[in-house]
Amino acid sequence: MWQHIRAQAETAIEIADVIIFVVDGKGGILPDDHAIADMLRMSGKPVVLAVNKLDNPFETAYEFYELGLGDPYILSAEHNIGIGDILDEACKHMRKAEEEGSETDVIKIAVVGKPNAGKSSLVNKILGTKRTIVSDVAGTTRDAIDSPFVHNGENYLLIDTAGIRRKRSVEEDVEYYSVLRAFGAIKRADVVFVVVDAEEGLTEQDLKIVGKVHEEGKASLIVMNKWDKIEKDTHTVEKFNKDLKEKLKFMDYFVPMYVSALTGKRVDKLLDEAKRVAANAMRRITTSVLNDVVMDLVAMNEPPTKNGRRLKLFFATQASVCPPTFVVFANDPTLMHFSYQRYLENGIRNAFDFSGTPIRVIVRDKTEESEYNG
Ligand SMILES: Nc1nc2c(ncn2[C@@H]2O[C@H](COP(=O)(O)OP(=O)(O)OP(=O)(O)O)[C@@H](O)[C@H]2O)c(=O)[nH]1
Ligand SMILES: [Mg+2]
Repeated sequence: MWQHIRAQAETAIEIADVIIFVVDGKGGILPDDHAIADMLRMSGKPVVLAVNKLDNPFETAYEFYELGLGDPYILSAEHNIGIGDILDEACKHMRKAEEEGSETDVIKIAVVGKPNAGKSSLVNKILGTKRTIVSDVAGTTRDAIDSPFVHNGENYLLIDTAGIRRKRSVEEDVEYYSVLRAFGAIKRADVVFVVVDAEEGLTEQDLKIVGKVHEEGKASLIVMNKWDKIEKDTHTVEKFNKDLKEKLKFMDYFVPMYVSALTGKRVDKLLDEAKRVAANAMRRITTSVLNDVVMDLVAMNEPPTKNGRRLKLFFATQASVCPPTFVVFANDPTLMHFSYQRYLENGIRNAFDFSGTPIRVIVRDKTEESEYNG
């Protein structure tokens, strides 16, 4: 049991930015607390030590300095004491999204998908070695496995993950933590390969995974694997594309790749495509060019009105990348209609190459403009 708990804690530590270590202030320091403190110190992650069950204002937590994790924070979860201070301390250690994207020049690729879709086979084929275990028993890969390598002078990191199952079957399962890791890998990645068993086509379950990747704002490739198993004629790709287009309406920017991890067919194209969509996700549009595009869109199709008032758009700027996020300043953001927002998004997409990456359009009150220019 201890081993099992330890494995879960290690997973949580690995995917966390900040760790809140909760100890029992009533019981004093326990031997296990020392073991956990050692593990946390080795992780190098920021730790906030929360000494719980100190319900009485005269109680102290000095004893817990002994754990070597810095200042102990007094907490009474039951009586809502000390939670604000602990959150403030935790927030101090959180990275800004921007810093995260620019920390290295490595293209990080998470390989996700249903169990047995061929993720590990694909990773092996790309790496040209047999580093991860392949088998036809669904659920072979338990951990996320990082493989760094160089391709055409570019640094890549491939993250193989465990197959993602339907939630219901997972919740009470030990595999819950490998699914957490897969989600952690998605968060860490610049590009996500969503590996789909082409023979089954894109299923409900795949759709949930793709939806997750989209929501996280990540660039992706839809990797239709096991292409060798498909009987093909001249219309096969077209038919598959059409099916994907219908199912992936919410992400019309998707990029399909038809490959075979078994024969290696078109596997070599994946990295170049990954590089291309990663660059799209990093694309910065200058303010003047963006405003030309947005003002043209406004001129072609007047913004909506509500209760006799018309939405006026004054100025647009790109606030961030990964995903490219555009802020449009308006007289009153509540006048925006989702269909018009979608129109602007499509218009921006048509003007620039953002294939493979989500983009976001946000409407703000024009009085907030200085926040984005300062
Ligand atoms: N025909 C064919 N079989 C494949 C292909 N890719 C993988 N397979 C087979 O599919 C099975 C599962 O492959 P894995 O690579 O272990 O799949 P996985 O997605 O990593 O599975 P989990 O780690 O369990 O989630 C193995 O029997 C592979 O040989 C392919 O392109 N064509
Ligand atoms: Mg695997």
